[in-house]
Amino acid sequence: MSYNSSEIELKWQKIWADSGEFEPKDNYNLPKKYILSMFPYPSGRIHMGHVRNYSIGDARARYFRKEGFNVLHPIGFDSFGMPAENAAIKHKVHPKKWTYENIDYMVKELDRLGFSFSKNRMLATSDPLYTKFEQEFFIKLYEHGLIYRKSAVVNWCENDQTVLANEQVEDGKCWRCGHEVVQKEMPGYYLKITSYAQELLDELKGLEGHWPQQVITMQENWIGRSFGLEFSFKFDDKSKEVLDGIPGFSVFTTRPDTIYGMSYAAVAPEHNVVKKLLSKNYLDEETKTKLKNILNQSPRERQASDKDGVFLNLYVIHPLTGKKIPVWMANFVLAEYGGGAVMAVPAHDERDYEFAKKFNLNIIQSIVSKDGVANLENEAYTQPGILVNSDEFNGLDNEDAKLKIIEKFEEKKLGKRVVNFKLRDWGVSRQRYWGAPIPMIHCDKCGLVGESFKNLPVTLPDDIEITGEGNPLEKHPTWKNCICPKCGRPAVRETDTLDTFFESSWYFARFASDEKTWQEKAFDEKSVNYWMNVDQYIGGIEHAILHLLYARFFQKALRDIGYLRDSEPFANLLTQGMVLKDGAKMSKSKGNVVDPDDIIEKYGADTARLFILFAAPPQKELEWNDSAVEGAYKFLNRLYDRSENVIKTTKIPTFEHEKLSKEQKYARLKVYEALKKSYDVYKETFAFNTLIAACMEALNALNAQDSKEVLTEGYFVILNLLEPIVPHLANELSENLFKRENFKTLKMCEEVFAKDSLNLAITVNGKRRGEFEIDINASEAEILAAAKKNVEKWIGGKELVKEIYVKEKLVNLVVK
Ligand code: ANZ
Ligand code: ZN
Repeated sequence: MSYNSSEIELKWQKIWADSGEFEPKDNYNLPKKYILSMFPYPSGRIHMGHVRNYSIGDARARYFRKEGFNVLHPIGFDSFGMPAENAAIKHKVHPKKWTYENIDYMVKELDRLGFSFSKNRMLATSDPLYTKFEQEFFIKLYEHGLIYRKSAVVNWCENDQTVLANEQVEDGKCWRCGHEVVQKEMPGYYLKITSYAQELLDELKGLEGHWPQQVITMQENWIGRSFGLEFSFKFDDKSKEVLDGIPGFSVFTTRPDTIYGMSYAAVAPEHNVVKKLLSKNYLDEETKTKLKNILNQSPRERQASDKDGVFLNLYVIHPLTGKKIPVWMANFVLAEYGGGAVMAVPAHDERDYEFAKKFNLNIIQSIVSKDGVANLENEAYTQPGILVNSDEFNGLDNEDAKLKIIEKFEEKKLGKRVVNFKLRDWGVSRQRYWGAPIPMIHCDKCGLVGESFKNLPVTLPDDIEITGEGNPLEKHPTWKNCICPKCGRPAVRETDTLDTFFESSWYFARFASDEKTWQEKAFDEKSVNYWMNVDQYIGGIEHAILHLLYARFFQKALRDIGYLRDSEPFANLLTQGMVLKDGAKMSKSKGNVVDPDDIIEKYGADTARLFILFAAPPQKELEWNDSAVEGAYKFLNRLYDRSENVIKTTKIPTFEHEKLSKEQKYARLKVYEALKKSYDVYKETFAFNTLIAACMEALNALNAQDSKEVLTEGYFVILNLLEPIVPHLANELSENLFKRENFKTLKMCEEVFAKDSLNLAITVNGKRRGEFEIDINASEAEILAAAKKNVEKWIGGKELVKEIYVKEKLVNLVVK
């Protein structure tokens, strides 16, 4: 017979829904825990990755509630974005309808899993109320200069008439229509994340030990701080003439120590020097074709292709030696970094080396290793070393030379030390329908103006036609017509919508705000300051850079315009591993998906939760295993069956531990070992798998002894420990046996760990000669006597000059 999981689970789900017991309390004097799992995209169904994510968070939330904390554990939906528009194209269903129907269904699925979410704070980011405050931030950030509009190069599909994200370009073609993607310069709105580069980097230090090191490292690399020298090349006279007087161009190098090894300079294909040459019709057809091909590649594709470029028939002057240096256009030079040009040192830089080899350019060595060798036959020498061919700097260690050479540039006013970041401003304009409208207005007279706050939210029109071509808002007959809030004349609305990462950058702070204030303001100061920051954030590693970096930035930007207090949103982060089946990530295309609904129907939600927390530590990948699911179900049945022998009581039995039998003592030891483990697991390590294993062992040991009282005590402890993991069954059993109210923080029972014997080592003249076990109550004389007997063959016949007992450790004997 197996227990009736669905009856028990539905019963408790109803009790929880009716009681509202998972809502956070307004008492801000209580100690708090804010537990947040990354909110889902409403794709239609909950998948196993979600089950894992929310099972981890829920176990934490339920545990801290039991411990007496005021817990905030909210849920919502990241509900703007492209899949809704794709569904509209494919199934002719309105994106709004598709989205909200999916949300309804997924809420039911989450309920059926028994997660203890604070439902009063549920939201979807496509809700007009959410949009309203998002647009308010947008306008304020714009007014503070943290959002600006500029023209920049983006991926553009001519056929679909829309911008594509880098991820939507496959082999240079549009992922949807297959049309060739071109790089096009277009206006758009940008968030000034670069203003926060140093702070974003510095504050990663404080997250060490609280965030996975991998995520911290990825963010450090993405922000990409580097220190070096910036200087300007001057063109020789002839080149200057060709370029209508452009005097030169600026470069950035992290290796000023290699400056005497420079043999050419290179500019990006987008560089204004190239543009000038083009406009003067100075480039031949072959060069123009080459240029066009490179320009059509994304920066990523260029990095992946072979080095390529052309000599531009221009020369600059080496700033220290005065020599003429040829200038090339090269595909490996990025337009948007370090001035879009480089001083090339093929002897000491891999990319410069490859390029020089291909085009037969000079390779000038300026650094050798400490023992004088550096073979440049097959590759660049990129190790540390000593300067050669470098005039007054010869013989210097290259690290020292970096600073010395920067100083020389600064003295002669030729250049200066700078810090550069890889991080680029965040472009948030999308030419799509299902997103938050950017609340800006183009007025012929006033220019770009923010919509007035009283008109927010600017909502999407429902009557649109979604074909996948062009921006439906742009094509709408009337939507974009509006009144300029400044001068009152007819004006035109911005038709771009926001990148959906904008929404996920502040939802956690909205959750922290008392929902009773949601209508009036973005954030209620008192409640947000109480709940923020998030004590534990849980989600996938795939967000390491995008969401987790944007959110950190957004928090700081909202702080600086007066909305929030804290600088960092997430105090602790856990990145959970993927759920795999047959070694591959579960996905529709691979056909290896296990639907949580099926598992619930067959075994119940508790089994699904137990399996998913038992199968692997949360940080690791989890391989789906049908027989292990079966095993989890069997364990819950065993737990259920054992309850028959448990005494129904609200007074948990106590014991004189000493007087129990060996089996009883062992069972109690196992029970309290599990309790001890639970402290670490729930507060620190998340190693639920070890806790569950400890509970299983304890249940076995309880089965192997014969006292109903010992069983009752142990059972009570185990139910408590498992309640955050299998809440339905645990609450059901606890109600039947212990009247649920008794279900409180547990007391540790230290005496079960007391040993009844000691294990002592024996040394003779400092050498370890044996060890023995003796009753814990033995006297010192008894211990010494036993020790001497034990090592008789080492002391036999010799004079014993010293005997020392080091308490609970060893006996030390000295003989002559
Ligand atoms: C000369 C040199 C010699 C360099 C050498 C390196 C090694 P990070 O650390 O990424 O900041 N660089 C500068 N601007 C560039 C651009 N727009 N596109 C491509 N490369 C660029 O790297 C800075 C180094 O990357 C700079 O130092 C420059 O090459 C190159 F032995 O200058 B280096
Ligand atoms: Zn106006």
